[in-house]
Amino acid sequence: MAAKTIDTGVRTGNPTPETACNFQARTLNFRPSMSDKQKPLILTGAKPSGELTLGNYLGAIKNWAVMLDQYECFFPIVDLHAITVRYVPAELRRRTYQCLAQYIACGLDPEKSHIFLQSHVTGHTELSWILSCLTPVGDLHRMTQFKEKAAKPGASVNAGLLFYPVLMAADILLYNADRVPVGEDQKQHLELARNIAQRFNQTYSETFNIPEPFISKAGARVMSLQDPEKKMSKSDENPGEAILLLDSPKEIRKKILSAVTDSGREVRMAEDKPGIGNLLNIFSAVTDRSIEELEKEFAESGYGEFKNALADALIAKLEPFQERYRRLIEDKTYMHRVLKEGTEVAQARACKTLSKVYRKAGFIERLR
Ligand code: ATP
Ligand code: LTN
Repeated sequence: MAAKTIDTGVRTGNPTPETACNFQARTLNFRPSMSDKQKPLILTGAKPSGELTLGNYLGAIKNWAVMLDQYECFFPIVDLHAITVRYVPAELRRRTYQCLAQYIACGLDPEKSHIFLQSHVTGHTELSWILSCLTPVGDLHRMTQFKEKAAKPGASVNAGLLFYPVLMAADILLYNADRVPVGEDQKQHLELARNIAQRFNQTYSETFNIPEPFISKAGARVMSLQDPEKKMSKSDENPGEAILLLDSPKEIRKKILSAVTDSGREVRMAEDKPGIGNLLNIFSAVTDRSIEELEKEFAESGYGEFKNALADALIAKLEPFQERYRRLIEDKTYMHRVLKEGTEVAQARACKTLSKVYRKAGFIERLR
């Protein structure tokens, strides 16, 4: 498998973490191609807080993969966001590699995008501090994700969980992203990021783009298989709630067959049929067929036949992905190279923005 540009010399061991923000050297190293300069910039990420789910794929990654030619794409794996809930360090490390291999296996081509770890680029946390000083705490308390995570039994309601959306705003503004493709659950966080950017621009002077959300209709909100009122989430406790991208065919079929459905046996989209509606949405997003077409095809079938057909479609869809994943996860050298190259580009951008922000906020320029 070829690396993105040059051999960076990373062979084994852990990727070299970026330490300080060497503005000059970094900026000189960065040479965007002409075509990249003219493209709008998108940035989006996922947390390595668990194994990626079908919700992550259909609501997010699938849509990112078709944007590579049209946009300059930054795909951080937002590992700093993953520690706002209780976690095991060794698990985080393993899941971060898994997430990277899954990004690439899902079609995020590192030759056409910048994939990196949030924790490898200095600037995310620094900018988030500055932005936090412009963010009313009341706004953070109103965030649905905070309220849901804080209400989970045994949750540690730490300051990081509350400030989570400010770090997300920093991720986006650090690169002056034009668009942010996310699932519907992130709409509120994006609205907050836009407000924070506007507040910075008004307080100091015009600095940040106001990023636009980019929410694809198909798969925008994949719901839990056991509770269709709740989104499918990778940190769900009950394994039956979510299809994981790495689930075996047997597991996939079992989860789909035991997904909660509604009374009756008609396969159609209706307000009082959230369970079947969710499965229809999944079927449609996986096969790129319309809901109407599926309703027609399964008009005479019961839930069992419909669910088995959905399981077949999912297994067929995930098989080539899993095959690519298995090859990638074995190749740490390649993964390190992808991260190193992604970090170099990201760090150069981040330093540029951060030095501008520091200047505008009244800090004395760093002495060399
Ligand atoms: P956690 O459960 O740990 O909060 P998550 O899977 O909800 O994790 P991320 O990994 O940070 O969240 O999400 C990555 C992307 O996947 C985001 O753009 C998010 O909007 C999208 N996403 C997550 N869950 C769903 C879902 N059920 N339906 C559609 N999109 C989703
Ligand atoms: N908060 C998001 C993950 C996330 C993100 C970002 C998404 C962190 N930083 C920047 C888009 C852009 C989530 O929970 N899915």
